[in-house]
Amino acid sequence: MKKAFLTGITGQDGSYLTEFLLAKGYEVHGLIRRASTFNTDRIDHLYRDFHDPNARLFLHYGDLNVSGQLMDLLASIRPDEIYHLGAQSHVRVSFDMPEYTADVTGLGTLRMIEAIRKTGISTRFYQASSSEMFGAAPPPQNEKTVFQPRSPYAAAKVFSYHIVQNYRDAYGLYLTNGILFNHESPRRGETFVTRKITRAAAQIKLGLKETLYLGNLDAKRDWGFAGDFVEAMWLMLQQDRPDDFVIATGETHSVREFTQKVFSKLDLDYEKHVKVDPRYFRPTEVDVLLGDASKAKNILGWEPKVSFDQLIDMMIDSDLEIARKEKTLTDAGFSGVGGERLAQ
Ligand code: NAP
Ligand code: F7E
Repeated sequence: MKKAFLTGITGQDGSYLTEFLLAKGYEVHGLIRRASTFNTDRIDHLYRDFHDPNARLFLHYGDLNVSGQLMDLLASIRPDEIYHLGAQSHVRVSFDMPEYTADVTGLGTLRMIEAIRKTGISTRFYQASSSEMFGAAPPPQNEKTVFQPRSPYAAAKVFSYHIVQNYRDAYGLYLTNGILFNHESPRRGETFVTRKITRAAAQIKLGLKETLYLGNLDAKRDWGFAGDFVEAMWLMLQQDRPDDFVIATGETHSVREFTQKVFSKLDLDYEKHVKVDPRYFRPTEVDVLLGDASKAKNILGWEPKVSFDQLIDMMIDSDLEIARKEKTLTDAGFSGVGGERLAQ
């Protein structure tokens, strides 16, 4: 049985990848942070009590800020494949917490690959690189496009990308960069724009909320489905040699277009409900992302399966279900729908 170790297992991608690897027969180990509230919602449906002899999913406490423990975990688990997905992944938040972001999202990668080097284990490593690294570079972007990062998050990911390439060349380690464009799902964090929109539109539809505040409606993104993208991560680590691959849909849409589509699918007029709040603007923005994934198509045989419209439908259905439950609770006087906490 192959063993995989995932950082970021409690995140959007971690949950889809865990599902995918368990279905392929892997034993899966995941790094989780200790929190005062449960942070395993996205993987709870996959978890079996570890006393169960058939359990194949195991969680370990740790943090990307602490290198010694990462080393101990790799030395004891000795995974065949490592998927390094853990990061402070919110671009807007990276402007509020630049040092922390550089530490977790940048140095965290160095700590992981140093742990591989120092323990001497034989493993394959996937680095969650990002289309944000392209930043101001004109579209379409592919593996040859020169990075022009526009945020502390993007700068930290550029560091990770280069240190992965350096350790590959310097020490002959199997380390691969997947440069993934935005990918979304019903499990997307609620402060990323797509989920923020589908979540609020569903609440507005059920009368739980009146207004959605957004930032820059003109930014354009190449949005795919997270479930499709995690398959590409796995395919990358099945290649004989490590390499770097762009994963994208090859379509771009503006935030305005996404918003308009979601609201109109719910028979709502977005102009009546959406207000622009400059608090959500970023000090520097990435205007247009549009990926060219032809290398992945040719070498990995990977192509996206879920279309833009199907993705939106999937997210709306799931958020309507959540909003219905919220409405039942609200009508019964148990809870209300909270307001905005921070500008994200
Ligand atoms: P996500 O939902 O924000 O998940 C991030 C994960 O990292 C969570 O499990 C989080 O744990 C964990 N984490 C954060 N800080 C940590 C720390 N100090 N120590 C250990 N774990 C820590 O992100 P995602 O959307 O799944 O993305 C996965 C990876 O791909 C990230 O590296 C992201 O930057 C990158 N990426 C994402 C996209 C995209 O569109 N989704 C595109 C390109 C690249 P908690 O649950 O405890 O917070
Ligand atoms: O923003 C604009 C915002 O936060 C998309 C991460 O997974 O993908 C993600 O980063 C666009 C930006 O994602 C709001 O200004 C408008 O132009 O959903 P987002 P992101 O910044 O593209 C990349 C590939 C990653 O690697 C990251 O980890 O939408 N926008 N109004 C807004 N964005 C947010 N969050 N909130 C707004 O109210």
